[in-house]
Amino acid sequence: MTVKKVFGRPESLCDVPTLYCGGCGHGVAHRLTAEAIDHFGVRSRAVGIAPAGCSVLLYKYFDVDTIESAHGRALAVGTGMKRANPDLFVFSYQGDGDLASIGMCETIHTANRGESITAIFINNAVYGMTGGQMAPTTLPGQRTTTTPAGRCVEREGAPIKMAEMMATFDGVAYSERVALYDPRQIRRARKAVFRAFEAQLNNCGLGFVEILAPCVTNLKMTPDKAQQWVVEELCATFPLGVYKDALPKETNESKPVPAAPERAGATAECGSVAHAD
Ligand SMILES: Cc1ncc(C[n+]2csc(CCOP(=O)(O)OP(=O)(O)O)c2C)c(N)n1
Ligand code: SF4
Ligand SMILES: [Mg+2]
Repeated sequence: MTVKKVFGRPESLCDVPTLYCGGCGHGVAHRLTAEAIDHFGVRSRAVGIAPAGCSVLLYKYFDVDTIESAHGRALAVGTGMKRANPDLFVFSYQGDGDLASIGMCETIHTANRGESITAIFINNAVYGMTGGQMAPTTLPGQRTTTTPAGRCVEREGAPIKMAEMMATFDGVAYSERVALYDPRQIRRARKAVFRAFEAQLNNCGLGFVEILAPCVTNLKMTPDKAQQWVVEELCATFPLGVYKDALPKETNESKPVPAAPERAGATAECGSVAHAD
């Protein structure tokens, strides 16, 4: 009998245990990113930009070149990497404390410049690594170690909606918010990550994917309760969906685009998106 392998570890993911808590979304988000790297055949020229946060050890998990950035600066580092080496495939991976708080300046200016980078953003509504402090994405009324009585909108402001905000920049080619709470949502998240890869491969500008995932440990919930919290609370404040897709229509997952160097002139197809070159 011939046994056909239908499921396995992506080549771009190392065969090592991660340090993530059971039920954390980082592992699934890593896998989806690695699947996209494999699918588009960019592993040999991929560079991952790691944040400060629970995913700081990204270099241990991805079998691609990686560079560590100072807290919040992943997209600034990615900009330098891509501009100096336009043939590289550059992806950043950041949490909400990193991308939307200390790194907000770098984030919005990278979006505004239309850098052709792929940005993976994990919104778990807290600073996970440092003990569950309030993030810009913490929900109104949510108790954290720095908002023990619950986030007060009058005092701390409202949650920042990154996917919506990123969609307003001419330099952003793709912006979508997805979640990981069931297999259907994971498949949608996979498609979104692939689309954000295509934005870079078509040299269209920034591809941005916001992934809602629970920080089970700081929520002090079991993984199943935490997923329920994502459905009932997190998705209510952060609606899922595509907020911008300015890629050429004929580009899709089933039709992989060739690597950027082979696509001279591809930028002319990219709708209203501004280009750094
Ligand atoms: C300049 C600087 N300030 C503060 C810190 C401490 N610090 C490390 S990770 C982090 C927040 C991480 O939260 P987030 O980006 O949401 O990632 P998560 O752990 O939730 O995935 C902070 C404040 C640091 N490393 N560097
Ligand atoms: S502390 Fe939270 S974000 Fe960090 S690994 Fe654990 S569940 Fe994930
Ligand atoms: Mg976080």
